[in-house]
Amino acid sequence: MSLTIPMTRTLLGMAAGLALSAGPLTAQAQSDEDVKMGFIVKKPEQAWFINEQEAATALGEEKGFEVVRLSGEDGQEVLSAIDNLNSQGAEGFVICPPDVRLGPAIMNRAKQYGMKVVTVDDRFLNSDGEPMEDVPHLGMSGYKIGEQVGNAIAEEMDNRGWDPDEVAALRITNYELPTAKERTDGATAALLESGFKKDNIFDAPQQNTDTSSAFSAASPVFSKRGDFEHWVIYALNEESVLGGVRASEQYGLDPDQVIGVGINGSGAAFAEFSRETPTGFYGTVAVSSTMHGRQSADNLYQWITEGEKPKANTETAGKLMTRENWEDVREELGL
Ligand code: FCA
Repeated sequence: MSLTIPMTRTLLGMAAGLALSAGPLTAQAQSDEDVKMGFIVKKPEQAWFINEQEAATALGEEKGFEVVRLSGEDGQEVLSAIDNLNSQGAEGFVICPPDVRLGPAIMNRAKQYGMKVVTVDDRFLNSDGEPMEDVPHLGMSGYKIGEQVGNAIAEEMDNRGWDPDEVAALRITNYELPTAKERTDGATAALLESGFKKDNIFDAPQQNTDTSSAFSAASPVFSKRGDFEHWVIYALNEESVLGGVRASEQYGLDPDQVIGVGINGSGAAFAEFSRETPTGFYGTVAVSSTMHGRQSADNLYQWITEGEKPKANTETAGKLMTRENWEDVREELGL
């Protein structure tokens, strides 16, 4: 598939060229190679997003299109990135937006330039707070992956012989971002299902989706709840769970008193699993950022070159990665 598509276009171009003259043939062949797209991410320094952009670039090299990697950490930066792409002749972009409510503004700018847009990871919301169905999206199946987190925690609590009545949960939340809410809701549901006590779940609302915002949100919760000896920690991603784990260490909890389970399976988790001694970061549900980067770029490429609009929503699945199996899972997911 990956090789046949550019070929098909070239053949179509040749057919068109033969029917007319030699001129259009050259022009067509050139424009095939000139497809350029942007890949804009909200957190360019995070391993998840670095990997997505690299995977998209690698696919471009295989298929013969160019990916311009850009950072969009706020609305202004995203709009400038779109202007920049337009001046470079890009025909569209993949984006993980810094704020999902920027969807309408981003689409306005893209439409001015006739650019095609697909979202990855975080889906645009319209002014009513509903997903923008007309913008094709690829992202995690948030609730199901959240359930995997909750089940992994429950199983490890069981392995350690913890009494569920005496365990507290640090739930690091970000309710501004729908995929984040789905993930923590899924984890909560699975935990409750396993017999976890609802009253023992304490919220730490974070301002962002990174380690430092999670650390700041988590610290006061540990201080207020010094009565618990055993803690579980979950959030929308592993970067945030790591913030919670670092806060637990600062508060004075030992690794065997903490079970943190994240989501992503990126460099942040690999670094943690590579430490000589285990920490409270027990595991993470790994999803292939390589696949997210490749697939979203490929969807956009097909749309630009073949006029095939990608489907409205593609949901991806995950696999639990721990200190024991992380290298195997990493390989399996092509990370
Ligand atoms: C969100 C999170 C990222 C990653 C991605 C799939 O954008 O912030 O860490 O989990 O979804």
